[in-house]
Amino acid sequence: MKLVMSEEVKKAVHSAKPVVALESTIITHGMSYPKNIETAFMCEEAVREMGAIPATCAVINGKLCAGLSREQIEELGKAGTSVIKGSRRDLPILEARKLTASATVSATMVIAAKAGVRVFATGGVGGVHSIAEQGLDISSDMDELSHTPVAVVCAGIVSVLDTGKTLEYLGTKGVPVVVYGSDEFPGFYTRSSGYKAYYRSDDVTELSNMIRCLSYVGTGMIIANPIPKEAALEYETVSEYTEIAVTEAKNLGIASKELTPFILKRVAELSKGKCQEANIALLVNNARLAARIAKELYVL
Ligand code: PSU
Ligand code: MN
Repeated sequence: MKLVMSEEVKKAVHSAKPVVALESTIITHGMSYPKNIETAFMCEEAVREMGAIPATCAVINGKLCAGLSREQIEELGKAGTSVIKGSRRDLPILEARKLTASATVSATMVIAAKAGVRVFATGGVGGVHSIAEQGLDISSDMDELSHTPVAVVCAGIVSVLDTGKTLEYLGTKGVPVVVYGSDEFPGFYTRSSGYKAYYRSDDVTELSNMIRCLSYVGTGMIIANPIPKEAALEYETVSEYTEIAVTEAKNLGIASKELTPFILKRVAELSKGKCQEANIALLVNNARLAARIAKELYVL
C-alpha cells in the first residue's frame, strides 16, 4: 500500500523532530459536524503548542495518509458516518478499490508505524464489549497494540466497554498499560473505572524510555491519561446512560463495527451534550501529553 506523508510530517520525521499521530474515526463517527472538525483542529493546535508536529491519519483514495490538510479534515468531517470506518482489516479492500476511510486506532497505528511515528493521541481505544457473551466483539485495537510498536495516549478504553475484561485481554496479548499521574485506571469520561493501575508513572521522561523499548519487545503500549478533574463526569451517571444504550443496542440487534459508534452516540445524546464537552477536554489533554512525551523521545 502506498504511504503518503504530508511535506511537514515527512520533514519532521526525517529530521528527528517530534511528531504525534492523531486518528480520524473520532472525526467521522465520534462527533457530529462542525464540532468534529473544530475538535480535530484543536487537537492539532494543542500538539503544536507543546512543540510537536501533528499527523492526522486516514486512508484517502486507497492511500495511507500521515498528515492531512485542513481541507481533507473538513471533507471527512462533513461526510461523517457516510465515510467508511477503517480498521486494519479494511486496508487491502480500501487499497484495491481506491476508497476513502477514516482511520480507527488500529489503522492509525499501522499508518504511524509505517511513517516512523511512535506516539499517537486519541480519546479512547476500543476493547472488549460488555455484551461479548452474546457475540464476541473485541476491537481490533487490542490485537494491533500487541504487535505494532506505537504508544497510544488515551483516557482509558471507550466508556461503553467492559474494563475488567479489556485489561485482562491486554494482559494476555502482552500489552503494557501505564497510567499517567493516577493510581487508578481511568474510565474515559470519568477519572476512575473501578480498576487499579498496574503501573503508574508521573514522569514523561520515564514514559519516553518505555517507548524506546517497544520496537525491541514488538508491542505497542497504552498510556492512560485521566480526564482533567474539572471536565470529568460522575461515574454513576455515565454507567446509567451506558446501561440504557447497551440494552437498546441489544434490542435493535446492532453489532460489529456499528456497535461502538451507536453506543457512544446514544450515551452522548442521553447526557445532553455533557459527554461531548468531556470528550473534547480529554482529547485535547491527551494531545498535549502525547506531544510532551514525543519531545522527550528526541532528547539525547
Ligand atoms: N472513542 C470515541 N469515539 C470513537 C472511537 C473511540 O470517543 O469514534 C473509535 C476509535 O477510532 C476506536 C474505535 O479505534 O472507535 C473502536 O471501534 P471498534 O470497537 O469497532 O473497534
Ligand atoms: Mn467492535
